[in-house]
Amino acid sequence: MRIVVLAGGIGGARFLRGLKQAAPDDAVITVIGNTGDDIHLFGLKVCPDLDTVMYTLGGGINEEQGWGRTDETYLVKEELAAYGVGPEWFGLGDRDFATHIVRTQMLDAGYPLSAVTEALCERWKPGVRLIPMSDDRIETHVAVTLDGERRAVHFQEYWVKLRASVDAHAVVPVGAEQAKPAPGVLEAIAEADVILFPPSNPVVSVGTILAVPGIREAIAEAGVPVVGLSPIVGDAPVRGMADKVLAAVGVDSTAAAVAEHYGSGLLDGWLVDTVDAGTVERVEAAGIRCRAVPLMMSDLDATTQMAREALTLAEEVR
Ligand code: GDP
Ligand code: FO1
Ligand code: CA
Repeated sequence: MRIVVLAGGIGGARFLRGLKQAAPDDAVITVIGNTGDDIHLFGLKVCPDLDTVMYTLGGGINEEQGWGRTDETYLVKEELAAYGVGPEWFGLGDRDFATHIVRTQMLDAGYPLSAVTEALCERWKPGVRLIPMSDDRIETHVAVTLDGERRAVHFQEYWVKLRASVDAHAVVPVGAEQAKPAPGVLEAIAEADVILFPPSNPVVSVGTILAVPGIREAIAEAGVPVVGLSPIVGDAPVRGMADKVLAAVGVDSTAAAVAEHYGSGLLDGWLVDTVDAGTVERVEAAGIRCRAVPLMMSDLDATTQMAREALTLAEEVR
């Protein structure tokens, strides 16, 4: 069985741990990772969502935080700060720095990000094939009003520095229009038996991946079940500030509104949490098969059960 998953960071990575348990032994899982969160800092290329998937599945993640390395120290950041060099609001740790140094060195030597990611995964052995959505540079920017002035900030500045405390007027994946899917992305989609949208951010994770020309079309044309799991439970994101970026694209923070946002042209099946069982009918009225099951990834067993439900729903809609 060939399974393709479009993943952001924490929500995607945690779901993948369960999927690895739930999938048949001979399953091949290909993860198309979001690179819209990527940022250049201190001359280094940082890919938060790719690293979150790689560290989570490879056993190197800081479990409490959900991003960054376990047993991390921040000496380099402190030394940079002593020179007055920031940004002070972005917590890059020493162990994590090594990943960005290796990545940047390889990129500078001419390797595409997809090849670099494969090389980094040789160390972490995530047990999935992790491919960035594109080798081309794409950066999500968020239009905000700050001190009465409208301007665009990098997604990380909006998310980490501003903590999404101001409204997002628009979310733009800068560079996406001219970008191409990375080698292997369209092939994996075309050969998939099932395509899953984990409970990742529908706008800045899955939405950004779908913004790379060709990917949305390939999924719609694959002719295989496409099943998603809601990151919104009880009308709020389980974690993070997805409501702020959903508002920017005119979508309510409800499990049903997110399903409608993807639409029946893309989604065949949608899982909502049991607390949202009342919205199943609305989702089905939109032409998307819907089930209410527990969707809290509280531990590996619960997450594995979620992945099983997604695969079962995929068989139902096949
Ligand atoms: P990010 O890149 O780190 O923001 O991670 P993703 O885009 O992959 O996922 C973020 C989304 O995961 C958020 O909108 C959360 O609401 C959702 N999420 C996190 N934990 C859970 C959970 O246990 N259950 C569900 N259903 N969603 C979750
Ligand atoms: N998230 C934060 O909230 N604060 C940080 O200081 C921070 C640093 C960081 C460093 C490396 C990395 O791979 C991820 C990091 N994240 C941090 C998470 C990252 O910003 C995520 O992209 C967003 O949280 C949402 O996607
Ligand atoms: Ca992310």
